[in-house]
Amino acid sequence: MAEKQFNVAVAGATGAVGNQMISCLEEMNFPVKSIRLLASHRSVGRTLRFKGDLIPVEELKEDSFKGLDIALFSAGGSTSKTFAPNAARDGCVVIDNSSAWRMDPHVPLVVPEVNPHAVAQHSHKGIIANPNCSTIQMVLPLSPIHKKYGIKRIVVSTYQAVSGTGKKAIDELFDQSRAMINFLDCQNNVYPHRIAFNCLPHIDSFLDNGYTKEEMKMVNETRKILEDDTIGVTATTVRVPVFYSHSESVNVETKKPVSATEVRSLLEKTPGIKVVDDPEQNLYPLAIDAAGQDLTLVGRIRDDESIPNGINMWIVADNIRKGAATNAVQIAQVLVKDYL
Ligand code: NAP
Ligand code: 3JN
Repeated sequence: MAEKQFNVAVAGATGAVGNQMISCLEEMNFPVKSIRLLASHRSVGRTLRFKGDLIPVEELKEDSFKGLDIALFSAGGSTSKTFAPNAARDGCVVIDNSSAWRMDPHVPLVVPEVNPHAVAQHSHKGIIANPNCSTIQMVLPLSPIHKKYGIKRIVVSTYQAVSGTGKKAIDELFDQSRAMINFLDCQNNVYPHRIAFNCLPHIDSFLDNGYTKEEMKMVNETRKILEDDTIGVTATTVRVPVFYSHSESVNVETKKPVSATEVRSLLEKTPGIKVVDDPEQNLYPLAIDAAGQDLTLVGRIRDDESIPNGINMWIVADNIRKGAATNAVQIAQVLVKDYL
């Protein structure tokens, strides 16, 4: 029997994540019958390539989703809040990359290797949420550890690439770096401070509790995906002058006794993960190695000698691919295989 094919839209198609979504649909051989590329009115007149064809970019409107099966959204939270319910009402399942719907109890928040079963809940609202990039790459290795040893507490610090802020931030790091090495003045428009040759402990806006929204996304989303509100999570999120791939230093405290050797062998068997952990040979996960591919790299796995059941590790993944576009297309794959 011929494989079923689907009418698909990408909303935010001209952005850093949207562009990667189009490539992922192609690379991952998603069964696309037709594709609509949507963005703001500013992009009307542009074309983007899909499987060799030039597709016109259309303005995202209320009626853009009639006759469509699946829409991948990456056009910002307010756009998702406005348009995702319209799409769902027209029978098009939305896979949304923004934070707009992630914590809605009726919306599944999915990392396909971790909680594919949650997709079943999509029929409630017709919306499935893709987690924040920093959460995705962290829960991937932590999920098997939680299942086997029970996680009590997670302490994470992130080192996030500028591509997480979109195309304008990639340009800003490039322009500032070029200005700096030529001893020229440089301007900052995207971040409140210079990002070139600097680190900013500030991602998304600050909340009343002193944490940033990005930090609290990691806390709340991790608990939702691992389906355990008792896990203690505390995060410090930092923007670093790297173009692609987020890195994370993660400390985990478990309920049952655990060792670095056990964690290493558990993660070696975990789909979606590549253990890169041979410090003698200077082998550990690097942003430049994670960029451009879909595996989450884990290394520097060590016993935390300061507590009885603690592990330290270093986790790196391409934030635009596994952290956003690849994860969204993987969700779509689960959806069409089991639910559409
Ligand atoms: P970006 O490069 O700035 O692209 C933004 C995209 O949204 C562009 O296609 C833009 O279209 C479109 N857009 C903006 N306002 C719109 C409107 N009113 N109507 C229709 N389209 C509109 O940003 P990005 O890095 O791709 O990120 C886009 C969104 O994805 C973010 O806001 C965030 O919600 C989500 N995201 C999620 C993760 C994650 O952790 N999973 C990571 C990064 C981003 P024009 O080109 O026409 O302006
Ligand atoms: O900054 C990063 O590295 C990830 C950025 C994610 C992001 C950027 C703008 C808006 C998000 C997100 O996915 O949480 C949002 C949002 O709140 O939708």
